[in-house]
Amino acid sequence: MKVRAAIAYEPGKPLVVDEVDLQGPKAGEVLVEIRATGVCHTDEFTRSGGDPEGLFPSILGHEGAGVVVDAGPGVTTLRKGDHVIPLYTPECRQCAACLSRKTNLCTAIRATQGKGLMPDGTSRFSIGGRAIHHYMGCSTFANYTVLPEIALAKIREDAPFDKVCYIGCGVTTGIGAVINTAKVEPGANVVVFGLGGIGLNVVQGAKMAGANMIVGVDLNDARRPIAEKFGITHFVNPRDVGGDLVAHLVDLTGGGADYSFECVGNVDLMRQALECCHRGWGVAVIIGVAGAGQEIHTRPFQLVTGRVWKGTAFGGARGRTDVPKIVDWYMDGRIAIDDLITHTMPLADINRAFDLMHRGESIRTVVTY
Ligand code: NAD
Ligand code: AHE
Ligand code: ZN
Repeated sequence: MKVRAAIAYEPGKPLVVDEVDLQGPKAGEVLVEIRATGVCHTDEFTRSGGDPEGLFPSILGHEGAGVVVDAGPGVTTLRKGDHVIPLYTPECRQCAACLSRKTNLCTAIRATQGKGLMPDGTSRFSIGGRAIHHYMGCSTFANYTVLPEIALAKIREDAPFDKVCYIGCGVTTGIGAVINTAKVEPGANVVVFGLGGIGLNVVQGAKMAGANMIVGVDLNDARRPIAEKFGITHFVNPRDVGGDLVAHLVDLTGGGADYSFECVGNVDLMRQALECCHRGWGVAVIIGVAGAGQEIHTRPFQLVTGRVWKGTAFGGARGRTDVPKIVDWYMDGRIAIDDLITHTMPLADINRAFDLMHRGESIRTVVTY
C-alpha cells in the first residue's frame, strides 16, 4: 500500500515527505494507522548523524499512537480497531530479560530492531524498490507502519491520540525514571538537568513522589514558568551562577541531591549530575543519550564515597503492562500532558518541529495525520 512518510535520507539533512510503499504485516506483525506522533530529541539525535546506530534512509519517529488496521498470522492479543501505542522497548514476557523482573530491556527483537529491520530480517518500507529502514522498531513519522505484536501496548479507546502519543516516550521516560529507576521517596531533594520534553516529566514524577526540593537546571530561562507549574521549587540557570555549578547545587540542597537526573544528553552535565549528589547515597540517573565517541568521566573518589551513577531507558517501564496504566493516569487527571504539547502540525511541516526544538521554543511538537 502507499503511505505518507517523512524520510531521513542523509544525516544532518531535512526530512523529505513523500509517498512510500508499505508491505502488509507478516507473521506476528500488526499494521497500524498512526494518528499522531510526538517529536522527541532522540529523533533529532539520529537525524543529526550523532547516533552510532543511525541508519539511512530511514523513517524516524517513536512516540506515536494509532489504530490497528490488520494483523498477520499468529497474532492473538490485538485485532482490527484496537487503539495502540508503539513500543520501542517491547515486552515479550518470555525472554530472559523479561523473566528476570530486573529490567525492562526485552531482548526478543533488539538485534533486528537495531538494524532497522522487522524480526524476520527484512523491511516493510521501500521507495522505488529501494528498502527504507524502520527506526527503533516504530517509524511513526508515517501514517501507516508495521510493528511486531510484542511492540504494541493496547490502550483505552477514549484517550486522545494527539495527547497520549507522548506516553510512547517522553511521559513514560520522565515519570518512570523517578518511580521505577530512582524510586524517589517522599521528602527527597531532587535536581533535574534539562527542563525539556523529558525533564519536565521528571519534575512531575518527582512532585507525585512527594519530593521536598525539586531544583530545575536549564540554560533557557523561558523554561522556568512551566517548570514551576509542574513542580520545581528552585530554578538555576548555570549562566547566572557565579562560580562552580556543582558547589552551588550542593549548597542549595544542603549537602547534595538525593537524586539527580540528566535529561539533556551532555556528558559534562552527566558528570555534574553525579557530583552534585549527596556523599554516601546520592543517585544520578542518566536519561540523555550522547553521540558516537562521547564518554563520561569522573574521579573514582566520587563513587568510592557512595554516589551512584545509573541509567534508564523508557523509564524502566514494561510497555504492554505499564503504558495502559499511564494512559489511565492521564485520563483520570493524575498527570498532565496538554501543557507540554506546545505545537501541533501536519506531517508536511515536520522539519519545523526540529527548528522549534533547536530554538528552544517548543517543549513537545505533535504531528497529527
Ligand atoms: P529537549 O530538547 O526537549 O530538552 C532538552 C533541554 O535541555 C532544553 O530545555 C534545553 O534548554 C536544555 N539544555 C540544553 N543544554 C543544556 C545545558 N548545558 N545545561 C542545562 N540545560 C540544557 O529534549 P528531550 O526530548 O527532553 O530529550 C532530552 C534527552 O533525553 C535527549 O538526549 C534525548 O535523546 C534523551 N531521551 C532519552 C530517553 C531514554 O529512554 N533514556 C528517552 C527520551 C529521550
Ligand atoms: N542508539 C544510541 C542509543 C539510543 C538510546 O539509548 N535509546 C534509548 C531510548 S531513547 C528514546 O528517546 C533506549 O531505549 N536505549 C536502549 C536500547 O536498547 O537502545 C546509541 O548511543 O547507540
Ligand atoms: Zn524518545
